[in-house]
Amino acid sequence: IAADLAANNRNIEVDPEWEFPRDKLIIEQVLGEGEFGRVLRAKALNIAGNVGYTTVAVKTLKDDAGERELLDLLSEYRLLKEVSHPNVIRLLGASTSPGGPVYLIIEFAEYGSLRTYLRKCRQIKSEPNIRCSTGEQWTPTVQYDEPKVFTVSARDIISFAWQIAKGMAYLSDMKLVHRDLAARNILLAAEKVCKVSDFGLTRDVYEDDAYLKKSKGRVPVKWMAPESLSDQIYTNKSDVWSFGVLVWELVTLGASPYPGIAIQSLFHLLRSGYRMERPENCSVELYQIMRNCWEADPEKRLTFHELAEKFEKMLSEEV
Ligand code: ACK
Repeated sequence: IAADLAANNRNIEVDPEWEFPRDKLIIEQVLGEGEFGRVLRAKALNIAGNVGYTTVAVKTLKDDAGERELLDLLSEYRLLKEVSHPNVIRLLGASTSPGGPVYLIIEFAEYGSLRTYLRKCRQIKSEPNIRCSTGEQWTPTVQYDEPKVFTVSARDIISFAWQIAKGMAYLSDMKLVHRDLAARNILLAAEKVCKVSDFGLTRDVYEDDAYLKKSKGRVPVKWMAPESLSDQIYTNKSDVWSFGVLVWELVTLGASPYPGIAIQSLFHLLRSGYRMERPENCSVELYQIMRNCWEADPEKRLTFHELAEKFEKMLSEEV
């Protein structure tokens, strides 16, 4: 059954508006793999109005993926068709016709995930050659085998937070709850443009208000709001909680949250009021934003629109 699912000799409705012929895709390499999914780099001929070959990313399933994973991929496909925002990853097409694997073809982000990018930036400790009102003090630079330079400034961090908040504000206007917001699910494209991605767990809140989720293998506990952990309640406000953890990841250049804390004890710690402390290099202003995202009462948390405004203001105040 699994192989059959992966090969997808089954009845998936083909959407002629988005369907892209598999034989116009040249698969080049594997960019990464999850438990059941795989992301490939490919070249697509004449896709989405682009003449000639365009480098794209292709999301597909591994052979051992099951029905659940196929449904998640198809649900991601359905949602991606509806969204269009500079800070949200763009769908270019899909191959869902019988006789081959399901492919979601999405825009290629040359720097990969934000988490990977931030961690590459930290490999060389920098000279404190940047001055900034947010108080962070690094501009690490790393020269890689490819002629690519990995740098991040304090201003970049605020700009990333701003862009992600804008992408999320758009999604919340669309009544979409992401449910897996984390640095690993933000892609960084040319010109350091952040794109919210990985819609596999995303749900339409019109469809099922404050989505109650059935138990599922992979749960991003350290990004989850207390109400999601205890009652499986997912709203834009629980996305805001995750966004706070994501800002913490930005400031720490991709560190793993709650270091040394077992996921089993996290819920009780959070309920008793425990929160991550202010990271080194993090301004008080930025830490206050994180702490607001981590308010126990979801109603007290800022909205993504308010967060975007705050970051925009921080950027404009910087010299
Ligand atoms: O951090 P990375 O290099 O960037 O490793 C992951 C991997 O695939 C598995 O998700 C990369 N990836 C995912 N989507 C894209 C995309 N649209 N463009 C470029 N890289 C991508 C991601």
